[in-house]
Amino acid sequence: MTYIAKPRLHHPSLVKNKAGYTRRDYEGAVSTLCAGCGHDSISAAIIQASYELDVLPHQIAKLSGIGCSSKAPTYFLGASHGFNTVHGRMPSVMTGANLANKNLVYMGVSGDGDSASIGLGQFAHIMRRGVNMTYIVMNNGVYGLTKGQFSATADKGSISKKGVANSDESIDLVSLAILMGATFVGRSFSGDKHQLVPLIKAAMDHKGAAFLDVISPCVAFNNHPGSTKSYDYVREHNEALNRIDFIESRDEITTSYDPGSVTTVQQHDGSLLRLRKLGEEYDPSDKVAAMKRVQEGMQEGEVVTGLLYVNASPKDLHHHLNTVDVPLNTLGDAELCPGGAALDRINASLR
Ligand SMILES: Cc1ncc(C[n+]2csc(CCOP(=O)(O)OP(=O)(O)O)c2C)c(N)n1
Ligand code: SF4
Ligand SMILES: [Mg+2]
Repeated sequence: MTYIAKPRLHHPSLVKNKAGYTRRDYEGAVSTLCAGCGHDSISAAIIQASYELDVLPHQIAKLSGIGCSSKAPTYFLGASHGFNTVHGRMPSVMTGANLANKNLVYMGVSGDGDSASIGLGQFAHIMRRGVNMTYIVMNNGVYGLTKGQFSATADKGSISKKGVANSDESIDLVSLAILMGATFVGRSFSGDKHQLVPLIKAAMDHKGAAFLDVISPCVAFNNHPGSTKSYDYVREHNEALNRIDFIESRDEITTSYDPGSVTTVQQHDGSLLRLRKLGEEYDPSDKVAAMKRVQEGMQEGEVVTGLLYVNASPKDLHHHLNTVDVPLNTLGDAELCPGGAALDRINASLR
């Protein structure tokens, strides 16, 4: 058995959100991942974010590839649409699904092997096309499911469990996503839910290609001294540039901040991203500065986290293709078939 279902019964006093659902309604099956795996913490953050956003579970579509990370969608959003694709091919399936029905909330879940090795081409193209989605990579620097080989995001010099140093340069998916045209890019850590949950909420609300690289230690194969994706290493080298508070357009603004300590980014739908600066000045709307800061962090061995880049007026794939307002899968023969007379005219024009 690859999953264990949870009992459907809820305690009657569980608090419901504005959509009428409890947090339990956003859960999935009992996880079969290793105890302590970072992926389970990210699943919990996705459940919390979806519950707090009051999204109707049946309006979410979660898609993944192959890997422990790509198994994770079984353990959250059990009442949502799910599609477990082939290794590295989630982006093309999600692009197709989004084209067919743009009214769903799309969540892509992948691993560093799934997205940075076999799926690297697909990763680049889904960012470039601006598919309206939240794309989360649960990044542990190894192929966890196939027993811990270095993945393409493993840092050069990082030491394997057997003591061998990685000799290859790493691929930084954050830099790649910004370069390829993603309009919301952040990085976080599975062990920091206070940073991660608001980032996921803001990414889900963003109307364009949103990418989150979440460092997610693999306790079975990559959590030892010398690994740069271990819990200890990430805690010691985490350089958070900002803390985000996501405020939906309908929510009352209740928190106040000292002037100068907050940057406010208003998105097109009226929602607000309030960024509490931590230390240095950092402007996440400056794409070139974001690329520079991320690269500088890599040179210093820092794990730069927070909202790294955002375009508050994103354009998505449907805008680029100028599709009709209603989802394409709702069009019937009457809208799709031009009729015999129109076909005769087209044929005549080609003679
Ligand atoms: C086409 C294909 N090639 C190779 C594999 C073997 N395989 C399964 S999972 C995986 C890597 C998973 O790594 P990652 O995406 O980082 O997920 P993790 O298990 O670390 O969460 C590989 C190479 C496969 N299933 N299909
Ligand atoms: S092998 Fe690693 S990535 Fe896979 S479930 Fe275990 S800890 Fe998580
Ligand atoms: Mg991995």
